[in-house]
Amino acid sequence: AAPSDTRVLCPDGRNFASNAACCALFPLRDDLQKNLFDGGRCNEEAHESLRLTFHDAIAISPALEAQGKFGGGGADGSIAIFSHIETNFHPNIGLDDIVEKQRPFLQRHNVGVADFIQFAGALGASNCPGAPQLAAFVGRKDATRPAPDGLVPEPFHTPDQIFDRLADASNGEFDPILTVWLLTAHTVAAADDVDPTVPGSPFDSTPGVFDSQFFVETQLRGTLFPGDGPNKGEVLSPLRGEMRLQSDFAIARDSRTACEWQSFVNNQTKVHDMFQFVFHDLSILGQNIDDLVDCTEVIPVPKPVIGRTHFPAGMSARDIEQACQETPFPTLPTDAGPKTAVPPVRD
Ligand code: HEB
Ligand code: CA
Repeated sequence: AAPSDTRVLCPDGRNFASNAACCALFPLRDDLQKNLFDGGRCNEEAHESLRLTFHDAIAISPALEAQGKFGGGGADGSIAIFSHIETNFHPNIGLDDIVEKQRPFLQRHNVGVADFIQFAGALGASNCPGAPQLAAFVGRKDATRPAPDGLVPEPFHTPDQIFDRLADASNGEFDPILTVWLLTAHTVAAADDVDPTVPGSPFDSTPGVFDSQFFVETQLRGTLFPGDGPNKGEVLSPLRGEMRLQSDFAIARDSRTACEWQSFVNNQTKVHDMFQFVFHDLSILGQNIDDLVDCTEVIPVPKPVIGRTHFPAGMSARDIEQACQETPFPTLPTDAGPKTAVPPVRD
């Protein structure tokens, strides 16, 4: 059937939606693309918006509830509604910035806070070539109280601490393997606050592309700190300008996850599909999917990945710290030119 048979014309007279509840997202999308994401770029605000989805959603704990305590509401918008409380939690350092940049958009559009946070993150990611089209739902219940402190993982936590926390938040769904899938997000990421002397230090050499370079570069032998490191949660990185988190280092080398980590190298289909799958479930933690309307159609389909998976210039298989015992590291070409230095993400 033609789309007009099943879709409704939105009040704006321009957009068609599968459900009228999605109509408010079209003007929000256009406003965010133009005025937060600099005309649809995979910019710093896009990265920060994606990070915010995790920090809102992961703050839910059935284990705390079982002790008779409030465990947080998951993807309930609490990080923005109670930002004066939650952005002061140590792992949320830096997020006050994106919460305040998003707030005017929240105020001029008719969308719930929880829905807004997940939508902005999915939209921001769609500006990064290679990213999947991430899920966008509306209808979440907004928080009435802040999440408790202590539920967001820190880069200095051990793999055991991180695996336990993610499993608790998801009733066991986010096991060590799915934790690796979630960490794909660090392919479009940089750190401002781990080492404040070098803000915007990316986790891979392509922070504007949702590719598998992150999985290659985290496996290279660390030799330097991009700034005045070591800082808490930071370990040696292989490239000038690049930051390596202790947690990414450890999970890349943990016997439970090393082979899964390596399996993403040069496998863009996996990068794309696995993150699409886990983001869907992350974005509705604490909510009942039967109460939600799927508006994923409002998120643009991202452009294909740019470039091929490679060793950074000046490096080769000899620089790999092999952690997966079962499968050799994939053969990759080395980028031409002088030894790669990674520029900071500045806008
Ligand atoms: Fe992430 C960033 C940690 C997970 C997304 N991280 C980041 C940082 C850190 C982290 C530390 C930096 C910050 C600053 O600024 O300084 N993570 C982490 C941990 C974990 C994680 C520990 C667990 C394991 N993430 C994650 C997930 C996601 C993410 C799951 C998804 C969603 N991140 C992210 C992003 C970023 C980050 C996107 C970037 C941001 C910017 O660039 O700004
Ligand atoms: Ca990348």
